[in-house]
Amino acid sequence: MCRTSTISQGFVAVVVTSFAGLCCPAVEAVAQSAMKQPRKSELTVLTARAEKARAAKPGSTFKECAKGCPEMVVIPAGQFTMGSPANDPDRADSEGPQHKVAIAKPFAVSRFEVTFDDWDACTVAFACAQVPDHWGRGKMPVINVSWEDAKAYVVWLSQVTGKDYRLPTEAEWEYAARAGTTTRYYWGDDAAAGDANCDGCGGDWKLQQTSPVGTFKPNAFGLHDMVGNVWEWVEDPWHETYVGAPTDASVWLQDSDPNFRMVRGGSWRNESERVRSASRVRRNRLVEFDTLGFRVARTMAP
Ligand SMILES: [Ca+2]
Repeated sequence: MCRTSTISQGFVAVVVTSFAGLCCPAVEAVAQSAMKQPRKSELTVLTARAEKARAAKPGSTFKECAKGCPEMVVIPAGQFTMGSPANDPDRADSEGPQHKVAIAKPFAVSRFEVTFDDWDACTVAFACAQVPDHWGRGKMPVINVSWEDAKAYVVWLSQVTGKDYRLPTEAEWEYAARAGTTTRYYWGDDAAAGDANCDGCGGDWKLQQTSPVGTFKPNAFGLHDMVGNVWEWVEDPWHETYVGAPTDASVWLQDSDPNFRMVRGGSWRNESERVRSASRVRRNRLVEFDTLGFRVARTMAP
């Protein structure tokens, strides 16, 4: 079944029909020819020298185009223990065995979940499908996006900037979420002591919907909403446990069903055990929910 989106830009109206982000070839050709990319004057792509300087300074930020490019934060190289310990009362078998993972060099992660502003810039360029909101657009996190949709966005972002934008690997995501912590949440072991958009995470949850990105406090890496607000797609396919998992934070492709991908971090709808840093859930790569969004990562040269 094809998914249809009507995109209007000035007096031009184009119907893009796609199969969950995989465009039908004939229509894709029309859409590609009509792509509206940012003007050169709107691009602020890092030079090689600037990129090297940013990579050497964890916590530094950059944004490589005015519309549609998320603000990125440089995450330091390092190592961490992935998964949850046996004494975590909410632990699932899929969160073990705990294992050391080393990140050899700095990389970048978007400060916020991808917003509707970001997404709609991709839609205007005919590279992403239109997706419905429930609670407004702008700085609200994009929702109702499948894993294939998320992949279409990072492909577009890479084409616009000429840089390697992608989804984070599952290990990169957990490293970024923990930000040096070993507790259940980046603020400690008690969910209620936190400040995030989930049921039981403290904060102003009474809205019971998504919140504008950055409403709640960041973790120690300066990343907002790593837990709660919307679940975040990562690159890796689902694995039942971490037996045989890579230890270098690379994508784990072996012995998996590529139709099922991982989402991390929990959402506004979830109770606190689901938003622990170690919590992981499998989802079919084609599903779209109002609890599902994503953030992007970027490889830093050299
Ligand atoms: Ca989130």
